[in-house]
Amino acid sequence: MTELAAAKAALKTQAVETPSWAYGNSGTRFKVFAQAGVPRDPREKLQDAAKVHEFTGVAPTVALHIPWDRVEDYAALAKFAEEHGVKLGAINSNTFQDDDYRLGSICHPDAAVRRKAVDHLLECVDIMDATGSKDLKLWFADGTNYPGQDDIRARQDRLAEGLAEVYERLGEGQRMLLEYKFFEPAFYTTDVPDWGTAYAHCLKLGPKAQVVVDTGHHAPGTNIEFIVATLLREGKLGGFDFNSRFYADDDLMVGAADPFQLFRIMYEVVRGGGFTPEVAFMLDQCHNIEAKIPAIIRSVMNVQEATAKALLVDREALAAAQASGDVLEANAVLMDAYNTDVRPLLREVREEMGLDPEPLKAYKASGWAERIAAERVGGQQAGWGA
Ligand code: PSV
Ligand code: MN
Repeated sequence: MTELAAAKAALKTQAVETPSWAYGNSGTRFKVFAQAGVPRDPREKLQDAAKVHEFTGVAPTVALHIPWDRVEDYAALAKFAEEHGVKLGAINSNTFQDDDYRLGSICHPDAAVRRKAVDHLLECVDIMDATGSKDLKLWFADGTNYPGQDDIRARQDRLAEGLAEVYERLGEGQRMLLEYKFFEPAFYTTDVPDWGTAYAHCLKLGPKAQVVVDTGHHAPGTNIEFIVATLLREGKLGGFDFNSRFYADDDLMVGAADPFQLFRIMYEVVRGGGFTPEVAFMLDQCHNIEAKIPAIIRSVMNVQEATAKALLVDREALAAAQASGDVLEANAVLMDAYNTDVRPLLREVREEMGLDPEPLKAYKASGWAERIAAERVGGQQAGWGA
């Protein structure tokens, strides 16, 4: 197989998971702008996600967020998803929106609140059993705002204890993905602020615990591809929450702010053997001012483009240049791949998959946006936190 054919074959296997919450209304703490046609329940979110998959061919699963996507019958929801051509993906927990969680959840000083948080996480595993989801994605808003507010070390002990209980509950083929974030909503200490803390807990827990890298959760200037390379080397990279940031946790379309960074990340993924179903490639985005479905299609395409470029790196030439200490040549090999216009290649890939080569144009021509705007009238639109 030629290198190009191998790249095309790999691109056809790509799977980017889209988040249910990206289909609902969202905004900043200043304003949530409602949009016509936005889903009113999890089923309508799945219908929209199915459109993203229909036009891209590489978005076969949808992440749920509990309680935002709470339903009576999760097995029925999974069936509904499959009838629409997608599957349910990671179950995201939420221990940050109840009044009880003012001082934290799993790290809270009060054992009763910790119990409530762990019970929620256990409920998420029950949901995974019903949906067939393999990943429980954990992000904790826990932390403190003031020096002395709580005992930093004791909070780590509580975290370890709570995580261990949930870990024990995981079934065959199920994993927990622990997400870190360097600040917000806590500003003095965050209980899982960085990959090192997440890694230390996951290492202690065992092989079913893996770290998830949300690209928006780092301080400016952080070399995220180094973190990716290190976690892959340790066998501890569980997945990504992809988005873009200009400042902090902006949650904008992935690849919009810094496509070169996305390429560098995807190169380390490919280089480290991470382009496999063992690593979950998820989006975690909130589209505030742009139309939801096209923005998600654009994000999926941006991940595809970065992946295509990463797959085109001439690894032999790169290794030779690196081994001979040829700094300029090594850099040139990498930049050659980055500067390749992969859009014609991706158009070919889509045609070979029986898809329209232009997903955004095809979506626009499909009339779906007009249809949902006309049909989804009345009721309560889904929104961040609802
Ligand atoms: C937290 O900022 C986060 O990245 C976590 O993944 C949450 O589950 C998600 O955002 C919710 O918006
Ligand atoms: Mn995230």
